[in-house]
Amino acid sequence: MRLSRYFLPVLKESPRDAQIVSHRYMLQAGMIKQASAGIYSWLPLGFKVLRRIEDIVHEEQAKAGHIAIQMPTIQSADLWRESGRYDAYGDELLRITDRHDHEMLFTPTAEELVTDIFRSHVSSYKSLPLTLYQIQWKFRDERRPRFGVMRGREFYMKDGYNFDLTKEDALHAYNRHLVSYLRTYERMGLQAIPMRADSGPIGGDDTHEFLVLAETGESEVFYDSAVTDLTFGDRDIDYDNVDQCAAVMEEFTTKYARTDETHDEALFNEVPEERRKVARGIEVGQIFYFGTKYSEAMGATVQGPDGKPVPVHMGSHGIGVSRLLGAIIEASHDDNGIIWPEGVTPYHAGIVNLKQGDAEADAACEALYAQLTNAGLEPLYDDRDERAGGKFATMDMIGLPWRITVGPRGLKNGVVELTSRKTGESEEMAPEAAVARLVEIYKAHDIGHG
Ligand code: P5A
Repeated sequence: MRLSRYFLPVLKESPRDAQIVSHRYMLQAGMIKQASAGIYSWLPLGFKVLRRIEDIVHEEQAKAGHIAIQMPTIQSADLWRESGRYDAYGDELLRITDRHDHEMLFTPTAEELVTDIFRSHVSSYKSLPLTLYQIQWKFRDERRPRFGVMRGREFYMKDGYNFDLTKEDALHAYNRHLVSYLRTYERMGLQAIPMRADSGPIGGDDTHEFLVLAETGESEVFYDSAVTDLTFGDRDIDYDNVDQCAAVMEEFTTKYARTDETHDEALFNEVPEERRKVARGIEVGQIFYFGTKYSEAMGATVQGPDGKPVPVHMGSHGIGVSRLLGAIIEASHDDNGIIWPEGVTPYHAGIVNLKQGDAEADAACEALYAQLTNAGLEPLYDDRDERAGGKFATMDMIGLPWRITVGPRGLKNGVVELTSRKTGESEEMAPEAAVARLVEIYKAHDIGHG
């Protein structure tokens, strides 16, 4: 993309009404624009990161064997009456009446609708296990929408639902989701720690939230610092292997890590004192096992091996896709702006032309642009007729992990400058070497085809 042809409304002034850094930078970098309280338009740069995150979620869901569907945002109240949640959900549920006086609602989650799909089409245990998921807009009429996309009223969520014959099978689905989520967050450059939590209006006994530690997080958390040493890395996991998934589950959830809702002071005190941490975190996902709560209420049964009908065991699993942008920025920024992890960056490298209009500099930038593009990477070329300082400030604010700076002086010696946004370190090298370095870096993230 050439910046001269892009739509990147970067703000000169820091927005005053934004209380946390991720909200401020998202507005300043021209990623989002508030439409009304807790409701945002996604401008090109923000939309691009949203799609990168969404792509990672889809890829990891596919690896776990989960199947993508798309359900409507507007649903019938009747379905929600069957489960008893139409009244129970309270003021967060946005209720809508259509022209025929039918009561409808804007989906805050979709346990009812997916259970209705299941009961209409699945009748035998032989069709199990089955996990259906979607990535779809949700609406919750939050009392205090705040911090931009962090606590929106409209927000983008991955919501998945497993259907299993037995509790044991459903617990495997729970463990499989935990493993898959660990991988998903790590690909986004995040450490998200599973913590024992409360199930709220979704219901059920077993539930873990995934929390990214951050001072600005809305949840208070209590944990054994040993949990922060755990990383999933590039282990090979067979998602159908019950023991393997259970082992990861045990490894990541045995040490003390709880939100304030489930915190137990006596248990916490058994953790060695120097490892006892009280901090704040951002909830970027949650997994639930709720057994037959919805299947019994809504008649979602299958014929078991003995021919008798049994209600299916279910769970649901959510990732806060739009909230993740805020969480990633909270975890990765400096005073000059965002620092995108390579896995989610909107563009893989910025090209800054120090002397637009100089035949040699222009040609060198065009060549770099073509080479990076041919290698399957997406560069953002600042080809505007602007001062170098302004170009650098924009690149720093929007946070591309790598910048190639091209100027007549360097070109005389056959070099350009490759700069890391994270460390600020620059290295001079031939343009081809800079391209080769970037191809190598992104190969480690399965990005590009160099
Ligand atoms: C699981 C999927 C559910 O709704 N039903 C379907 C279950 N879980 S949840 O924990 O309530 O939400 C899942 C994730 O969505 C994000 N989230 C939000 N993001 C932005 N603004 C909000 N107001 C908001 N509410 C929830 C969180 O990341 C949460 O973990």
